[in-house]
Amino acid sequence: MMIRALTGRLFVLLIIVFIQSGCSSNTSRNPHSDVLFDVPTPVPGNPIITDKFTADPAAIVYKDTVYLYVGHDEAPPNTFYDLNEWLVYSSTNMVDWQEHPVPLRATDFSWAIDDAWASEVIERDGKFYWYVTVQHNEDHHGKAIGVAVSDSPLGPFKDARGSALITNDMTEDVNISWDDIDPTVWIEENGQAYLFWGNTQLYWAKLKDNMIELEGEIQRINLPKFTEAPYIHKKGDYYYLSYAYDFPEKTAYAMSDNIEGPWYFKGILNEVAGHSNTNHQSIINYKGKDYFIYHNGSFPTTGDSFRRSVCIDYLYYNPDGTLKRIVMTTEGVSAAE
Ligand code: FUB
Repeated sequence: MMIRALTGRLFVLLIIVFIQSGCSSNTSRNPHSDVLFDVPTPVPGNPIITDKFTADPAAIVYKDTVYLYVGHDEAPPNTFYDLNEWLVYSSTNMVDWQEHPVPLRATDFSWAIDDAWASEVIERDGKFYWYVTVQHNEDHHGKAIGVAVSDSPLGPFKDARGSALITNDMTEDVNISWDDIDPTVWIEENGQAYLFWGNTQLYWAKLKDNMIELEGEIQRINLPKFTEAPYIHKKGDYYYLSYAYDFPEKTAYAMSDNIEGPWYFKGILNEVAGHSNTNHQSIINYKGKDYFIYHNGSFPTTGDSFRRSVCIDYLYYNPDGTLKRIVMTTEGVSAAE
């Protein structure tokens, strides 16, 4: 009798220990309720940088390493954009990011006064060309696009021209002083380079082989609810032109079989990114996977539209070449091998 009672108590004790320990190492208990979960609590991989606010990601793959260029959001809470410098990070697995010394500041352009806004880097013949948005000094009202150059993806970068490549007075389609922002650059297999940029109106032009002068006229593309942040990438035979759509911004995209168009609108690619009215994307393929790099304002408690954080999620294609809608996650991506 005695042994049976002891065995019964031991059994009850084991059940209690089993439940309190969460049934298995894969199960966790919500401290606010008695609900048990049979998967681990998600480990945040997004945002990827947590000691600074970072925005407007521009990524390139060079010699098996990913270089990520971002604007440094330095605005106090509840104010407006305050970006004075760009930062550069590198990774060989998309998860561990190493920060390098500050490679470029808005004031490294002697004719610029402020506003290290969105940018894009491209490599050509061993040189790295960095197209940036800045605020021009009083010589040209409004935003302008400059280009810096370096022998290394990590810099140091120097103004390649000594003057702006694009100034606000070169385009007069819309009556705002910030329609010449957000440059993105593309080089065709035949060596012809193209610059795309704009806010409200999307512009493009050819670049000369020296990468620092326009070649020919500035052209226009009209896409539904184009706001800003054009980005070109290619997969197989298709070119993709993704862009910030409407405001607050979603990301939409168009496709073409020719870099000079016509472009066919394909719909929304990403929804409004948490707590941020902008949604600036970069798309790369690395070690066999496709990545959608963007920013949101979700950094715990203090993030917002002017204190943004770069995130990474996977991008997937449909069999017909169209893009599946991005699923923005807390977990982010796994280490690439
Ligand atoms: O970071 C300043 C501006 O916000 C960028 O130029 C736009 O793309 C938007 O992200």
